[in-house]
Amino acid sequence: MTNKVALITGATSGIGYATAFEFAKHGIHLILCGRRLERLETIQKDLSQLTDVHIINFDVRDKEATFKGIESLPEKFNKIDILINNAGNAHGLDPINEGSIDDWDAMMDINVKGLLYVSKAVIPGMTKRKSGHIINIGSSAGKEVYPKGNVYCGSKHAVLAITEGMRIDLNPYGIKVGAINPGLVETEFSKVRFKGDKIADSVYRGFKALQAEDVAEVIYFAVSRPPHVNIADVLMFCTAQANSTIVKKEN
Ligand code: NDP
Ligand code: 8X3
Repeated sequence: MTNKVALITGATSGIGYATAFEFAKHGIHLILCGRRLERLETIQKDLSQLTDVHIINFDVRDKEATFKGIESLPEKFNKIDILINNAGNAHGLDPINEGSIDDWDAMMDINVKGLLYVSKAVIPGMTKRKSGHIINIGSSAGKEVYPKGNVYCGSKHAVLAITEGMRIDLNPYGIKVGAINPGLVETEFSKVRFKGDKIADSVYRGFKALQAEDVAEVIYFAVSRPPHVNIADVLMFCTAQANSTIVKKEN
């Protein structure tokens, strides 16, 4: 894997950051994206001890900034072998009749349209070179709808459908496409979903949720398979979680 170039969106925390670290350990060169510049700079400094790191600071909702950032990559980083479409979050957990339109916009604009913008900027290089690997971070919420999950689940169902579409359309070019779909992972996810509310602290209480590193290991496993193997779809839970609504908790 040494000298391959990977672009990871949402690398400033959680699954994206853990994946950056996992890839760095294996010598994969990194392009790390996110909105929080300070964090990107700190991570770049830390991971540069392990591999070459370039950072791009943009909001995936901003089509122009997304294209500009990716089109202006320096020579060393402009042939992207691996794209990890990870940036995203849930915003709110409300019944559909009470949900906020701003939350709905955020989830569709970031989780779905942002993923498309980044993909649109990266795919032409892959089709030209007839090689590449795209992993979209979906969710168990992309396979099963749970109460009040409505629009977040809709956005992740869309990610899964787009993943399958990408795999079909990019098949003639020998490009691998797959989705990794975790259940509950202890990251900043719930802080974002509940807007820093205290509720966020209780989400992972009473059981051992997946850690970002657990997901990063599976992502690295997927990207490090031999050329003829494509991990198309992974659903992963912590042991305490049976499905979207059943989680065995200790008091
Ligand atoms: P975190 O909140 O820890 O990380 C989210 C990342 O996405 C951050 O790096 C954030 O960076 C980035 N991001 C969010 N919005 C934008 C934006 N508009 N533009 C650019 N970057 C953005 O959550 P996770 O690591 O848990 O989430 C990562 C992915 O995993 C998401 O797609 C999520 O839906 C999915 N997932 C999470 C699960 C969980 O339980 N935690 C389970 C299943 C899937 P910044 O704020 O700096 O822009
Ligand atoms: C994150 C997992 O169950 O909170 O995608 O939707 S869940």
